[in-house]
Amino acid sequence: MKRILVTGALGQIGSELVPALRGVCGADCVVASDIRMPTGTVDKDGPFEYVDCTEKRLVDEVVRKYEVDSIYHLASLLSATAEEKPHVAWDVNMGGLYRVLEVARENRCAVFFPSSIGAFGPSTPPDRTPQDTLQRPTTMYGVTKVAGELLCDYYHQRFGVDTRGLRYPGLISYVAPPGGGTTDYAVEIFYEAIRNKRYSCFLGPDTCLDMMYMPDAVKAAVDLMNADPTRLVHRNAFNVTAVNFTPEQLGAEIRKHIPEFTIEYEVDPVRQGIADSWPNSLDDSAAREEWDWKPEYDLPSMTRDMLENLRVKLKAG
Ligand code: NAD
Ligand code: AKB
Repeated sequence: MKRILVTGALGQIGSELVPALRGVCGADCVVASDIRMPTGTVDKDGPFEYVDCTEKRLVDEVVRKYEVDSIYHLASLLSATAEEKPHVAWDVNMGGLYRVLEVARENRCAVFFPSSIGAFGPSTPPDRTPQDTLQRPTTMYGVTKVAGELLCDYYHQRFGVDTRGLRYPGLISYVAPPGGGTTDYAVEIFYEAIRNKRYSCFLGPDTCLDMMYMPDAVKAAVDLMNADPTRLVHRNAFNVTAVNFTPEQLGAEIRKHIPEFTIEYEVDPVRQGIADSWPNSLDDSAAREEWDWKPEYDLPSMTRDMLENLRVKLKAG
């Protein structure tokens, strides 16, 4: 039976990955951890531990206590916050990953590490960005993501640690708010559409980025960790994508459900600069070939589901 530790479990991904893993493996087999204390039910539905991933002793104690064999390492600062606090981002993103990999090496754990479209930079081919290509990011977030991808490769080649990872695009979800990224607009827009029927977007109308709905993101992580290792040519940093749109196109899709919805633009130069340094779209054929990756949600089905679920959530709140 698998025994799993999730770091950064109270964030946007962890809030949905932990229940999904508990559904598959059993609640007691999935330890959620974070440096924040839970306000929801994550600590009632299964084990929860305070773990600062930059403190190796804390990661190690929990891994030993619960006999963990797989770590989903989600703790990180996202792109916009990392640009505000580059030194903290280096400590958390690199220091945390290094310590998690060390604990994994010593305790023979597998590791899931989520990279990002942020691992690419302005000199990367921007359209249908290939799996293996030039990576010269210009953000601290991107620097930590490329270095993280390489460090995971190194721990696999040098020490035999079963590291696996994805390059996620912007993720859209309604359970937990996004944690300080450049693609956060694509979540905020839904909240504002329901609450106020208008949204002021911090990215320009034609900023084209890849995105994915959270059920697909969770499925991708679980499927990759369960994939047949003999088929994996690229273990870490698989390009994955699902939908591709600009703020104007997302606004138009929302307007099909809320005809009065309007979008205006108040561009934030920092986040616009980050977005402009990222690819317009990714080629995810390696993930499709090596572990049968296929997203379920497109723009219309994601928008419908987001609005339905968010309406229920906001009414309940
Ligand atoms: P998030 O910001 O929502 O959550 C991160 C969590 O990490 C938070 O709950 C925070 O309290 C915790 N944390 C921060 N510092 C910590 C520390 N020192 N020790 C332990 N926990 C700490 O992030 P997310 O959106 O859930 O992203 C998870 C991972 O996926 C990150 O590596 C991120 O770069 C990557 N990713 C996310 C997206 C996205 O759109 N959400 C896209 C690409 C990649
Ligand atoms: C961010 O915008 O920082 C994240 C990401 C795409 O990595 N959502």
